[in-house]
Amino acid sequence: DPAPQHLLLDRRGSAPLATAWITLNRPAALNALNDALMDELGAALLQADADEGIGCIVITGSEKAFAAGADIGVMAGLGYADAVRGDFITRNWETIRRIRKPVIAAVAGHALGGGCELAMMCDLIIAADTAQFGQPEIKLGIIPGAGGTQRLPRAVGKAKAMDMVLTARTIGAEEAERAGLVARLVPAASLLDEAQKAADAIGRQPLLSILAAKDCVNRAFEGPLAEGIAYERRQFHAMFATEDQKEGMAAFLAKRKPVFKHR
Ligand code: CO8
Repeated sequence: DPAPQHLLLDRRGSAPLATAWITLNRPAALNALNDALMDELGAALLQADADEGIGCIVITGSEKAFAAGADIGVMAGLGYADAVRGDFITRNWETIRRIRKPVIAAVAGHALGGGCELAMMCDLIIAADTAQFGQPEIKLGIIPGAGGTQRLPRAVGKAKAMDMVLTARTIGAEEAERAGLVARLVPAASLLDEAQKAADAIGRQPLLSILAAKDCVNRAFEGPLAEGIAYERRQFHAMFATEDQKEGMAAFLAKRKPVFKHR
């Protein structure tokens, strides 16, 4: 594979399962998202998901911008027929939904439009105090198109989602945390360390449990409660077929540290 043009890829962490770091790196456009970048992001995510040494993935941007949205230069010339026939964005934008390992968004600066939507497609957001979240599409004569009208109300409720989507108001990190969009709010200087700490906490766990737990929590946003509960129960039962369940519980009872094999 040729080296990516718009991403920096790295492997970090002190846990038994390492963390794949994906840094969006298109600084001249504040990490505006285009097909080339999203193709590279999709490929990097799939590679990390398949990598046996990786337990968690972090996506981050720069100090100034996680991502300032879809590339307006590209969209400006797009017509309705082009958007429909080219199925604008779905081709490569939602690869992240196929990723089974946890994906953390470490957000500093602008997370706007498609950038906010990308962060919301991650499993949890850790925000620097400099982070700004918004869906300003309305100002451009469009609407959010990568899940913003659906994931934002699930995260922050209808009132605040309507406020953001209809008035284009941007919210800061503190308001985003209060509203439930953000899992952790941290000083900008420690954003990457805090994201790594969270990733290490995941990388110390048995992978089969992590995959099942992520899958089950996502079900909570898909269907009726009864179906989600039944799904969770099956996954819960299945955990007793794993070697790591025997190891985790034996280690607890023997007052020693578990050594997980991810089997
Ligand atoms: N697209 C293309 N270029 C961008 C974008 C963008 N979204 N955002 C910033 N840039 C470029 C600027 O044009 C500028 O380039 P240049 O230096 O060549 O003029 C450079 O980045 C720096 O930007 P600014 O000079 O504007 O920096 P400021 O610090 O003054 O302002 C802001 C920062 C407030 C973030 C400002 O750049 C801004 O408002 N950007 C646009 C934000 C926006 O409207 N985002 C939503 C886009 S629409 C969208 O995301 C739709 C998603 C639908 C689904 C996905 C479809 C692909």
